[in-house]
Amino acid sequence: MAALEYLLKEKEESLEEFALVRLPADTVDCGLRMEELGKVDVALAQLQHRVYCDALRKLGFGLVRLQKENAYPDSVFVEDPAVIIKDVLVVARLRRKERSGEEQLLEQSLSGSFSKIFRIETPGFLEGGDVLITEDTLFIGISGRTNEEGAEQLARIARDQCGYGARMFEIPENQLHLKGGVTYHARAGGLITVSEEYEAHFRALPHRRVVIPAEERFGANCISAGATVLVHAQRPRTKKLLEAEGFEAHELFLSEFEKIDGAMTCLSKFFRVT
Ligand code: CIR
Repeated sequence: MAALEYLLKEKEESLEEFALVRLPADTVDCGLRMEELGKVDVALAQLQHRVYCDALRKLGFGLVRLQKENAYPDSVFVEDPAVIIKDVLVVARLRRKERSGEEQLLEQSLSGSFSKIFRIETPGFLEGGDVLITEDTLFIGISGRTNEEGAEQLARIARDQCGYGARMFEIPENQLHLKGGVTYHARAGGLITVSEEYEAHFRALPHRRVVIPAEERFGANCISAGATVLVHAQRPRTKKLLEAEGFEAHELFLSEFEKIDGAMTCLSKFFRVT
């Protein structure tokens, strides 16, 4: 809350789109992980996060930085505890007890900016990383973290409040969240970057698609603004595909977050101020 008020007072009103981030905890090396990919270097994670924030600013996002929360090693992944659909804030319900409580922290920071606030209720579980939002539809991954009850609750809120449709499908067990493999680029004409594994679910859409090879984990999870795209480093095929699409691709090193299953968009909650 404090951070958001501060930013708005800083006379950044000319900016329309904001990225809310939370500084990585000193305990980020204790983050949850599906497989052992090496020890997280906390200082390097904090440096990579600073570079990420600078890159977002250069893309034109107003940045809202929240303080670190050492009691929550995964709290840097602000994509998960909430979903924002236009002017509606939906407070998620995180499945893992290690993350339970992050929802309230994020709600405290955001609630002053939203007049419409809803919460996912028991027995529903829903994590923001499983929700892809296009101009009029939610795609919700049913995963180890998001169940059908949570997805149905969100779909109802999106329909009643915003007139959005919803599609749900199960994602493979070895994937944490849907958005690790797909991004909707509102600021690039509605382009969808999607990993081969998820492509079939998006094939019928009229949107332009860039299909990313499955072996380039997190390649499809990228952030664009106009002709510039930020892409996970060391994904050469992804970079080439995006350049062929006309983008200027900038690589970001996010190795320390990747070790604990975090992709680029997981580190931000994007919202508009109108
Ligand atoms: C977790 O397991 O919850 C974190 N280590 C990673 C969360 C990544 N978030 C996301 O994909 N949206």
